Amino acid sequence: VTIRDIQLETVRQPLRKPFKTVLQQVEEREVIIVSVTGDKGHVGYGECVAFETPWYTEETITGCRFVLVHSLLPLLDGKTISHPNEVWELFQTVKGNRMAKAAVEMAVWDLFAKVDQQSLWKFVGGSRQAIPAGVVVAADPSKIAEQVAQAVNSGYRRIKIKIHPETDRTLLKTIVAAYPEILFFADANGSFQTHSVERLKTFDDIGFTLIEQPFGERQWELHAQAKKELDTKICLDESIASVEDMQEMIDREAGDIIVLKMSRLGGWTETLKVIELCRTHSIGTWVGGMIEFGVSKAHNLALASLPGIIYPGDFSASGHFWEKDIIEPEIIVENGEIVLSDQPGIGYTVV
Ligand code: OSB
Ligand code: MG
Repeated sequence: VTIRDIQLETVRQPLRKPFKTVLQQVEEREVIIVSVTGDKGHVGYGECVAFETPWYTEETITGCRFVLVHSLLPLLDGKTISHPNEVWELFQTVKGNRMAKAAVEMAVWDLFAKVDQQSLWKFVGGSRQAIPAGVVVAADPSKIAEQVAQAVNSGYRRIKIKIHPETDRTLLKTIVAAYPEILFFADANGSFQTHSVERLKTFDDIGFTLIEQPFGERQWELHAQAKKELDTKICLDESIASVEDMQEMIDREAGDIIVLKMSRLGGWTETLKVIELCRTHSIGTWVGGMIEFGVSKAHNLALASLPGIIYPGDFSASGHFWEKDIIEPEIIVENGEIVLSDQPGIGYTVV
């Protein structure tokens, strides 16, 4: 396929309700939609999900726009490629900037699936058409119980709650005990780094299936100690930004499970390598969210279709964050699941 045209489009929307973590409160979201046109007129879409400021990862949406325009797009425009995994190679002269790279690379995967007249999930070797949904409760303590109840009523069977060392453990215990049929995850976003494994242990008997990223990105030793001393499984999110990070976690036995974030890893090609490593070393995987719009979500749903993605991911309905999503039809949750489209590529129309 020869790349004939690449376009960037900025999308900006307020969230329906604030997303509050120990690191940041997000009230509005800006992303860049990348569209790549091939020589037969097919159009593939990717979404750049860096945040406005570097509170979660180093990249910013403004920095990504700069790198896309000045460094990445010129490397791809007009090129003829035979497989989407050549894009990572093509971008080798640009250091880092994985979220910017991922947005373009994802668009090329979508394009190739469309040229093949296949759904993206089948194109990448997916095997499940119904993906278990999952939602994140990131709210003030006074609103956690109410938002969990709403999530259960909306059919979600996996709920992730944002925690930090001061979160009321009695409250969490009551909530988790009230819904024995629900799978509860906890996400600490590194907030225990100012405390200790001892403090983390006080969250061990709440009933969480896993605790996500208790310590800092590079605090492998603390994570390894936590893995040894807690019954609750330790899951790394921010720590895993490359294949090398994945190898480091395995070598140091620093966790049981990881969150796959295709944007942070630089796209499909790197993500598939990480999955392969996880499979070899019996590390559990699931697909994380970035408060994203439908294009990124569609790619992530295709990713979650792969065999071996064993835990339910951050997959909420379009209407959870957005008044109106940028894809049609919008993503809906029915009976706790999202059913993948059989349409070519990501399977949704970008509006
Ligand atoms: O730590 O998983 C995280 C959202 C933004 C930044 C970091 C994280 C999150 C989430 C996922 O928790 C929210 C979602 O998109 O469903
Ligand atoms: Mg996380």
